[in-house]
Amino acid sequence: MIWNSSKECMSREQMRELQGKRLNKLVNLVYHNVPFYREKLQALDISPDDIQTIDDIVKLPFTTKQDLRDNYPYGLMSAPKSDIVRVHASSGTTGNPTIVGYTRRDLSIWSEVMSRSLAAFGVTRDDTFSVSYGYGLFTGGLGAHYGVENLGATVIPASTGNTEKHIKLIRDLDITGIACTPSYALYLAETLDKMGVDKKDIKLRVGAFGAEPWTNNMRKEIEERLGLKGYNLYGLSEIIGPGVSYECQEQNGSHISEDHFYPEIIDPDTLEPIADGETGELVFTTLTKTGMPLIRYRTKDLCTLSHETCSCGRTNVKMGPIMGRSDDMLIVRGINVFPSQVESVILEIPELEPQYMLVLDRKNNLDTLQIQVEVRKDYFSDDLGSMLQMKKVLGDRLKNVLSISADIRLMEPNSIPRSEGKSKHVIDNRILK
Ligand code: DLL
Repeated sequence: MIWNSSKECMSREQMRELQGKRLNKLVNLVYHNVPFYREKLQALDISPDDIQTIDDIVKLPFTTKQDLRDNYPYGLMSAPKSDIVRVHASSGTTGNPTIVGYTRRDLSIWSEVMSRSLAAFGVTRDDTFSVSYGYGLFTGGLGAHYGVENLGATVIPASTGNTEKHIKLIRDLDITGIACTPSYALYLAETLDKMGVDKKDIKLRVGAFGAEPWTNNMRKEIEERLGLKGYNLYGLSEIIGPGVSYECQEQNGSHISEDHFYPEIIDPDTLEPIADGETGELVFTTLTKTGMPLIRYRTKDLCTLSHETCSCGRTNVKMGPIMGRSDDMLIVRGINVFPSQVESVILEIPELEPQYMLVLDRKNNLDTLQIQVEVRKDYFSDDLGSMLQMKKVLGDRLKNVLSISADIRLMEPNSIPRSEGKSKHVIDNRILK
């Protein structure tokens, strides 16, 4: 079903006209309300009147995650604090987290785009839908939750963890849809097997999977083991959360709600625009948000765009799957992790050498993270008590910064291979088949 055909099926000319109008309004909004943007535009000698059509967007400056951190916590908000009704934060930063503020209007845009996504997956008011993304500062849980409610299906806010109880609910409550990371879906399948529950005993029929990269092979395996059809759901906190783009029944790309989020693909080195079909970095401008709108936000996600017509009837541009990142961000169990976060913690502990390695693997379909760190020569000893104490201090601090637990290995001095040139801090053995 198409949730909002007037926007999802708009002609290209109408869409471009709408985007141009909205862009002009946005630039006016930030020029008058966000000193950061006003200074940037003034430095480029641009006034809001210079931005009339969507093609003018290339005149505008880019925004990066660093800009969000530098303006922590409320510096990029364009609405008075009293109009900000919700705050989320993105994981994966050292020091200040990346804060995103929403006005009531932003929350209704979010519910709208999530409803478009779910409707495209075939979800209806008759479905009972489990939201198994984390609830909290992460946007996955609450974002999907309000989308399901707005669509009119029954939402079960299962969140993550407690998988056996979750499976009991899936069976007893006749849950028909689930939103979770693709790796959690595989873990669920595994737990189902362990509990001896047959997929014929459950009624799951649709999955909204995202928050991390996945492949068509993973899709096949999840579909086969859970007896459902799996759809891609993409998004990022800075832009709104889940619902920025979504697959339709054609499943050959994800439609972007481009009346709200204007996409561009650029070359991450030259920052020049890249043609349809060629891989580059995805950039978004939030055309309608009023809490914390962003202009030309560099997502660091690498993918393609396609304006070819889709037989589902939607005309909104499609993005291909995320092929990688133009930075070193890793996604572990749905949580964004930068090696620099680990480094910053290690540097705070005098007994440790800043020599470390993150080893990623996938066991029983769940990501595992092992962090190997060298102990300084003067501190490395056979005294189990002091080594365990060091491990505990490191483990606690890492858990605090990364929001996930890792298997910590304290290593002998000089045991981690040194690399000539650029040092290597990640071994990723997870193979996305
Ligand atoms: O992951 C929002 C989300 C929640 C999306 C639930 C979909 C479902 P962040 O924590 O800010 O937000 O992480 C955003 O995750 O830049 C991508 O690198 C990655 N990502 C998100 N969805 C997908 C996807 C949420 N479908 C970052 N495929 C993004 C591949 C994805 N990568």
